[in-house]
Amino acid sequence: MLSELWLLAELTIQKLIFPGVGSFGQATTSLRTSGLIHPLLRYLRSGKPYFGICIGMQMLFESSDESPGANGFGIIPATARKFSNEDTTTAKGKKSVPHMGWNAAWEAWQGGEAAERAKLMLPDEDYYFVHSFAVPGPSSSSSPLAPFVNTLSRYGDETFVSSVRLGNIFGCQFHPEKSGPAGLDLLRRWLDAPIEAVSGVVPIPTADHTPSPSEYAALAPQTSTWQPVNPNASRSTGSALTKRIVACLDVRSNDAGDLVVTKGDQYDVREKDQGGEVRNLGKPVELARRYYHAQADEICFLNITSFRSSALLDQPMLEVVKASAETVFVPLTIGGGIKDSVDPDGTPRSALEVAGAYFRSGADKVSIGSDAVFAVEELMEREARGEPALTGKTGIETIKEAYGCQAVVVSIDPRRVYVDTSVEGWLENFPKKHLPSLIIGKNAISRTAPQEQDKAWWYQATVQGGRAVRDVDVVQLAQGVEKLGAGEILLNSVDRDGSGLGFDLDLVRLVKDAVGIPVVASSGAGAPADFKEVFEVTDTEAALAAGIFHREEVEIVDVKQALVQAGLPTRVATLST
Ligand code: 1PR
Repeated sequence: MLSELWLLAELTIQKLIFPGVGSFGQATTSLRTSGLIHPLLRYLRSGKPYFGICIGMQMLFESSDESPGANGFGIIPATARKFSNEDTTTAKGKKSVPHMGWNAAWEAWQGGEAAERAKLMLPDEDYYFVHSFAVPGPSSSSSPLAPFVNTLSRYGDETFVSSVRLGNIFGCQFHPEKSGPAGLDLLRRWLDAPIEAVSGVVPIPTADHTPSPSEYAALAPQTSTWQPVNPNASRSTGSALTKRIVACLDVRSNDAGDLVVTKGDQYDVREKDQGGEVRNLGKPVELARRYYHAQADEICFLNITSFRSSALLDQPMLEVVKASAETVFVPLTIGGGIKDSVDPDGTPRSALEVAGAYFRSGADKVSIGSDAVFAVEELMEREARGEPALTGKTGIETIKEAYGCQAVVVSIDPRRVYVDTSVEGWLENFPKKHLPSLIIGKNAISRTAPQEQDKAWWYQATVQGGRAVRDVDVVQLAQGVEKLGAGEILLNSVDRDGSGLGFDLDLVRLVKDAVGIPVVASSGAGAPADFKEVFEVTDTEAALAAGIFHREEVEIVDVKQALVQAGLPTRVATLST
C-alpha cells in the first residue's frame, strides 16, 4: 500500500527531504521491509533533488560499522566508521564519543567550478552534530569518494565527511533543523534553489554495472582545489566543537495548578517568605523561545515533580515540548519521570513508551534521573555476583536501543558528604569503594570556603531531586550509566544549585575524567567568568545555567562574549533568528 502511494507521489514530488535518526541497521531494515527502498532508489536515479539528513545521508553510503552486514544504497563508495575515544590533539589523549555539539564545516573543493555553483552553506557557521559513526575524509582528491564530498569537518584528530553533494544528491551528517538560523538558511536555500541547480544524474551502481574509478574521477571538479584541512586557522586546534551553553528550565505546577518555570536554592523551590509559594519565573514555552533567540546552544526542560505522577498522563508537559519544538530550532532535552511506571488505572508504562511520547512531541534527548541510580545499583549487584552486567531491560538500554545512545542523557544530582579529617585514621576508615570520588579540601580546585580546606568530601548520589541519598558515589554512577549506554551526563550539584558560587570544578573534573561520553556541567553559575573557568579548568563540553538567565542577571550573549575573549571555541550565529 505504502509503495503504491509512493508510485503516485513520485510523479508529483519535486524535491525530497529524507531526515533520519536511529541506527544504520534499523534504517536499512525498515526501508526494505516497508518496500520503500525501491521507489526511493527510483527517485534517486531519476535525477530529482534529494536532501538526506544524518541517517538519510548515511543511507547513500555502502555500509556502516554500526550495523555489519546491513547495506546502504551504495551510491557513494564509502563506509561509516566509529569515532575513536583516543585523540592525539588533547593533553589527556582522549575525546568523547558521540560527537555531540556544534562544529564547523569547510568546503572540500575551493575555487574554480566549485566557486561558481549555487552556494547552499555559509562559511564560518557552526552546525549541530550528534552521531558516533561518520565517513572518514578521503585520503586524497583522487579517491572515488572525493567527488561527492561537499564539506569536511574535524573532530579532534579525525577528519570526516560532514556533507555530500553531487548532481541531485545533497546530504549532511549534521541536523540543519536543529542548527539554528544557519541550518534553517541551508534548508531554505536548497528549497528555493532553481530545480536545475540541485538536479542531475549520478552514476548509481546496479546489478549490471559498477561505476569505475575513472567514472568517479570524471565527476570531480576539475578546476577546483582540494582542501583537506580547515582553512580557518582559529578552528584548526582542539576538539573543534564549540563549548555549548545550555539554558535549563525546571518546570512544575505551582499551587494554583499552572505549569511554571521555577528555580530553587539547593533544590528548594519555595519562596522563603510570601507564604512559601513555588517560585514563578515565567512560562516554559516563552522562556525557551527567548533563550533560542538569545543564542542558547541547547534548551533543557526538567519536569521536577514528575516522580509524583505518570509522565504520560502529564499532557501539559508534552504540550510544552510540542509548542517549543515549533519555534525553537536547537536541541531540546526533556527530563523527569522517564521510568517504568504504572498509571493510576493500573496500566503499566515503560520508560521507552514515555520517552517515545516525548520524542514524538519534538524532544531530541530524554534525561533520566532517579531511575538511572537504581539501574546502576542493580548493575553493581549483578557484577558483584559475577553475572552479566547488562540485561537490556533498563530504561537507558531500551531507549538507547530504539533511539541511539545520543538520545539518552542521565541527570545526576550528587551531594557533597563532608568527612572530618581531624579524626585520626579517617582515611583508613573511609569506605574503599567511594575513594575514587574523594576530594581532599586542600587539594581542591573549586573555590572553597576556608573551613572547607581542612575537610575532605565525597559525592553521594541522590534520587527524587535530592530528597533521598543512596549508597552510590558519583564516579560509580557516571561509569555505570556509561556502561548501560547513556550518551551524555547532565551533572548537577545539590550544594551549588542556585548559589552563584561557580561550578563545582572538582566534581566536574572527577566525572569528566571518569567517562568517555560528553558531560554538561550544571549548578552554581553566577557570572560569565564561571563558564570560562569551567571550560578552562576541566574538559567539559557544555555548561548549563538556570537562575542567572531567568532573573536576567546575565544574558547568554555575555557568556558567549566572555568565551570568545578567552579564545574558547564558541558558536556565535551571524544570521539573525
Ligand atoms: O528523577 O528522572 O524524575 O528526574 C527529575 C529531574 O528533576 C532530575 O533531572 C533532577 O535533577 C531534577 N530535579 C528534581 N528536583 C529538583 C529541584 O530543583 N527541586 N532540579 C530538580 C534540578 C538542577 C538543575 C538546575 C541547575 C542550575 N535542578 O536543573 O537547573 O542546578 O541551576 P543554577 O544555574 O540556578 O545554579 P527523574
